[in-house]
Amino acid sequence: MAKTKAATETQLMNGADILVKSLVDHGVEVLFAYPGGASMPLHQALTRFAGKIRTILPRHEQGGAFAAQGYARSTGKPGVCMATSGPGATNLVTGIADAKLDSVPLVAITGQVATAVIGSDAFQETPIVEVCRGITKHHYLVTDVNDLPRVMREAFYIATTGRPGPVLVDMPKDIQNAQCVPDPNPKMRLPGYDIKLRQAQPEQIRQLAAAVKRSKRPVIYAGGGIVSSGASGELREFVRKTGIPVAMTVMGLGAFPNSEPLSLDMLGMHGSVYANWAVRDCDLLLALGVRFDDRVTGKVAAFAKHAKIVHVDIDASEINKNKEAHIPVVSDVRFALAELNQIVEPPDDIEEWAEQCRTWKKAYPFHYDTTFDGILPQHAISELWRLTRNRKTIITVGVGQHQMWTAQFYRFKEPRTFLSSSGLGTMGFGLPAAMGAQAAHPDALVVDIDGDGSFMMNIQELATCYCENLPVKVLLLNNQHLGMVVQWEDRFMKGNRAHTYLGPIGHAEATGKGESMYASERYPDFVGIARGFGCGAATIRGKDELVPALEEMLGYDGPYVLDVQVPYQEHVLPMIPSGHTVDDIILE
Ligand SMILES: Cc1ncc(C[n+]2csc(CCOP(=O)(O)OP(=O)(O)O)c2C)c(N)n1
Ligand SMILES: [Mg+2]
Repeated sequence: MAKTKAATETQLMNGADILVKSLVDHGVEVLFAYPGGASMPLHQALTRFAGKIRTILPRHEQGGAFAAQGYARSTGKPGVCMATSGPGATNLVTGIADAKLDSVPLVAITGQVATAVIGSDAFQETPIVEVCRGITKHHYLVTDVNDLPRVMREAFYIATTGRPGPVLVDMPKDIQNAQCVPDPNPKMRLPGYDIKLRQAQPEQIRQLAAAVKRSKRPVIYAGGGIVSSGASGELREFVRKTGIPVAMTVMGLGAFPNSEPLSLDMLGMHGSVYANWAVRDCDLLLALGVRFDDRVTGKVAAFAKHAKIVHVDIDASEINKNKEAHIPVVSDVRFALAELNQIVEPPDDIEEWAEQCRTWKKAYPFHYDTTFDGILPQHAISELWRLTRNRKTIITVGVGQHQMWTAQFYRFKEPRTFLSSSGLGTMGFGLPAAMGAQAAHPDALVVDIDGDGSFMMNIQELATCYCENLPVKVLLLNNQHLGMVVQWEDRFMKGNRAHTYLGPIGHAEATGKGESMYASERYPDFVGIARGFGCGAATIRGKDELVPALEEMLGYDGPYVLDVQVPYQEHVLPMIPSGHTVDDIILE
């Protein structure tokens, strides 16, 4: 009897230890956590498990959430971030919303005030579950420590299965301190969440094969679902077997190599002419792991309007949401492609169509003025690609022109090598995402190709990069403006500058009266800032400086910021104006 009691006592654990141990048990190697009063027990527990799990201290919780995403997006494993209650928790909100829109597996853990005072506007109380209800795949407020092993198991299961997404676990401080003997094998209670059903039926696969065989002008529209289901290999095999050209979304880049003759590269608002024309003229659109986002479709009624539409997606709520599918298939896309590859035959006569796509591709490549005697952003990206193409490289981006030029001019070979906040389009994503990717892949080269506006939004993470030995490189395409907004001002608002210049308001550029290709005075001093954080840094403007400066950056032992001064008049083209059709495409 006494022995049993002693044994029970040694098995007693507090909630904080149970939670951290469950992270370890779920294979979490690294998390990004910023402490505070309501999460201190969790941090104390993290020190007790320090040999098994690395805790990285970001310098802002949003940076932590994006770093967890960088980890998740580059590995396919769930990313984990943690924050204290109140302001710590609300600082995670953008990162959680971002993970929801891009279907990124994320487990976000927040400290919460003690259960006894929840709802009393206690110090640093926010009802974070309520705040995040619409932007999580699922969420928990833990009110009994005995529930915790089950909650953590469900959280990881939900975040990573079916259509991945963010799960929030809100942990009141008294639950972190409460003790119990944790159930080592808790049963999940998830009625209604049955992902086993999400597999294409044999008759659907036969229907798809028949549609492929009968088609004359088929196109694949490949999205993030290909990447998250790990179907890149199956997609490549499908293309080998059928000869069907592939257009990719921003989330789909890397799923199929840009270097392949059948790659039509990116489609959509800033996609290639050839991808958008192929979709315009196709008679069969194979929409695989996509959601017909408005940045892809433009005016949705006119999108692929001559085509029979096949839509394969694991999430039934995506089917017929924006665009009606003639052949709807609720399925894991990898499963569907693997099955299809068993029986599919190429279309009877695809050669004429393939030739048409090749002709377009030759006639309308992504291009820029190679004779410009300064550094254009597209040129900087192309040179970076040339110098890194044979290295294991992961690219992250902010949001804006630099993001779209990276999608156009960096040539991706493998999935999970281009990390972009795509659905939410969150400026400030690039640096912390790079940090998370670097923590996951210590041997890889990780480069954040960033804009000056975006970089500023999480610039504090340079401190994390330095202090945590994460040798991230930043290629800063510094046009001194919120370039993408400037582009819209130029195209649609007669160039009227409305708070899109990033220097002092006294500068001529602030009101659009600048007379040079470059802002007349540089602000801020990014080299000084980077050095202040302990990073290497340089700034360049001359074209002949570019390659040596890139080489210096790539060879640097530690985090590095290369501030590249670029002109601000450049526009991302082609462009299909929002809500318009491919016939309105702007080429010059
Ligand atoms: C958090 C956030 N705020 C505002 C926007 C709207 N926005 C989209 S692109 C852009 C400009 C980005 O500027 P920069 O990072 O310098 O990139 P550039 O377009 O100059 O390459 C803005 C303000 C956004 N996407 N995200
Ligand atoms: Mg800019």
